[in-house]
Amino acid sequence: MIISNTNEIERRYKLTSQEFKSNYVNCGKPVVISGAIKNWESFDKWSLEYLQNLSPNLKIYAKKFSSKKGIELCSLTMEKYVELIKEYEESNQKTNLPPYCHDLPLFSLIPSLIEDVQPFPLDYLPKWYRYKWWRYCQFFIGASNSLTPLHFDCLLTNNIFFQLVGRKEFTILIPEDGKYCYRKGWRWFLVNPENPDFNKYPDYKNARPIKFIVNPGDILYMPPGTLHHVRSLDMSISFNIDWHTHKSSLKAMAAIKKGMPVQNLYYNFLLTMGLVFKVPPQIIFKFYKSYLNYVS
Ligand SMILES: O=C(O)CCC(=O)C(=O)O
Ligand SMILES: [Fe+2]
Repeated sequence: MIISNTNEIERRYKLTSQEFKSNYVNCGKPVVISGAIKNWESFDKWSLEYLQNLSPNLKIYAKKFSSKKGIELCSLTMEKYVELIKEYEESNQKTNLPPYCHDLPLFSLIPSLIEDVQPFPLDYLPKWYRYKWWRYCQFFIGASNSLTPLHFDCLLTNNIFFQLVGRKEFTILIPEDGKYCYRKGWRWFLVNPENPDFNKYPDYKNARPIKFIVNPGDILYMPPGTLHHVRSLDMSISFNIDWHTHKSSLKAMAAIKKGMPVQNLYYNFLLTMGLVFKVPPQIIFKFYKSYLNYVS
C-alpha cells in the first residue's frame, strides 16, 4: 500500500473503472467516489419506514459491540427494530442506543430492493462477482451514533461501500499502522480513534488516522487490511461488498501464518478457487454463502 503524506482521503467524481483499478485498487489506495450512483431510485425511496413497511415481519439480527463481552447478537423483527430506532431518535436524552443491524444480506431477503440500485456499477468489480452480484452485499442499518469499532475486514478483502441514507464518519488507517493500534484477536483493535487513551496505548501516537465523512450517494473504496472505525452521524442505511482480486485472494490465503482463523482460510480458499482457478460462482456460492452470516 502506498503511504501517502496527506491525512485526507482522495475524492473523485465519476471515476472510470479503468482508473479505479489502475490508480486505486492496484495501488492499495482508498478513495471516495461521488456521482457514480446518483440515478438510483433508492435515494428517493429508501428510509427506515420504507423497509419497515416492505417487510415488517422479517427476522433480523442486530449486534451490540462491547469491549468486555465482545459481540452480542439479538434477534428481532424489522418492525420492532425500526420502532426502537425511531424511539431513540425522538428521545431527548439519547441514552438507549439500539443495537446495530450489521452485515445483513438484505437483497437476498427482499429482492425487490435490487431494482432501486440500478444501474449498478458492476465494472468496478472483477467479472467473477458480476453474476448475481447482489448476493455479496451486506447491509448496515442503524440509529445515529451507532458505532463499528476499529477493525479490518476479516478475509482481507477489498471493500466497496455504498452510502444510501444518512452520513457516516470514517476513521481509517493503513494496514501498516495496525501495529500502533493494539490488536485484539484476529481483526479488532483496542484503540478508540475518537478519543485515544495515550496512557494506555502510547504507540497510537505514531499512527496516521484519516478522518472523513461519507455522504449519501458516495462510494468508499478501502483496500485489503485497511483499519476502519465507523460512526453513524445520522440514522443510516449503507451496504458493502467484500471482494477479492486474484492478487488479494492469494495474499489473504498466506495470512494463515499471521493468525487468520481457519474458518477464514476456508472462505478465502473458495474465493481463490473462483478467481484464480475459474470455478464458476454458481458452484462456489453454495459453500461461500455461510460467510454472510459469519460473526467474527
Ligand atoms: O458502516 C459501518 O458501521 C461499518 C462498515 C464496515 O465495517 C465495513 O464496510 O466493512
Ligand atoms: Fe468492516
